[in-house]
Amino acid sequence: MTDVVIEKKGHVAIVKIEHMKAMNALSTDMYAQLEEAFDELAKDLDNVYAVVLTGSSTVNKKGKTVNSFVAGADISEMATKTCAEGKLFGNESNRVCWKIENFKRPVIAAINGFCLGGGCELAMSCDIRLASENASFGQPEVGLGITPGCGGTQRLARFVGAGKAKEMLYTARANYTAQDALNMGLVNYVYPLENLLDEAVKLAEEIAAQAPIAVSLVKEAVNVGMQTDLNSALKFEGNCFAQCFATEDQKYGMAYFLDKNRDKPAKEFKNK
Ligand code: CO8
Repeated sequence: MTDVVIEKKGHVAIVKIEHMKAMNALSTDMYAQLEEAFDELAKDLDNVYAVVLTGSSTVNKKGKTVNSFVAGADISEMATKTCAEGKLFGNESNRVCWKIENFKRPVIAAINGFCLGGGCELAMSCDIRLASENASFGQPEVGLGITPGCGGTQRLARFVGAGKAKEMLYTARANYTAQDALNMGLVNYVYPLENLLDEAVKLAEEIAAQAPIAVSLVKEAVNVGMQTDLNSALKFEGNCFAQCFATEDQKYGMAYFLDKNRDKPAKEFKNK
């Protein structure tokens, strides 16, 4: 991997997309690098309890520093694709986003700038989205003669409702602000750019301090529940709840609460 960098801070992994020649646009190779990064992290679940996904910055031709999460799929690569190649690209990108959505640990998108097209789709495959004040959002695909191909028509409508999603999708506007995204529920919080990564890591650390197996099961239960009827979802939740009682962390977490010793060491789960 040359354009996707992993950094670890305690139990938090930070995955940074660094392909600023094209504002972090996602080519086939970039999707492959992202997939490789998450595959690598999947082998280290004993240490990685939460992930932050973010973009990078660069100085543009006019000497201005520009930040980008991901400015979309790579238009220069897509421009000459046939239907069959388009289908393949869609399958590949969906596989990567699905992998992130179903990654065993929560993934927080720290959206530091352009979050357009495939970038917005990537952010929506994360569990939680935080944005910097300068971030801009949009699904500009129809302005390029295509539809979104990696969840833009599906996850967006589920997050913000069909009406708002259709407005974004039909108009191809690429300048929805961070405040717009906050108002429509697309992001949870907006921070000044210089604080964004710290805030994302802080949130990831807060999550990483909880029982990791329980957190993973919560993620699975919410994801499964969002796609099924309430009765089936509640049964699924019941099974997750039951599974926790087979873990050491449940015994430990409850014993820790019941132990009234004020001088006990700080709580630390074992992921067992
Ligand atoms: N693809 C390829 N290159 C890009 C992209 C992109 N999405 N975005 C920016 N770049 C390149 C520019 O071409 C430029 O290259 P060069 O320096 O060689 O001229 C460089 O990045 C810097 O860009 P700009 O000079 O344009 O920088 P500005 O600050 O003026 O503008 C913008 C930044 C607003 C981000 C502008 O570049 C832009 O509008 N980019 C395109 C945004 C867009 O339309 N994104 C949606 C793409 S379609 C999509 O994502 C479909 C998803 C399908 C899912 C996956 C497959 C199924």
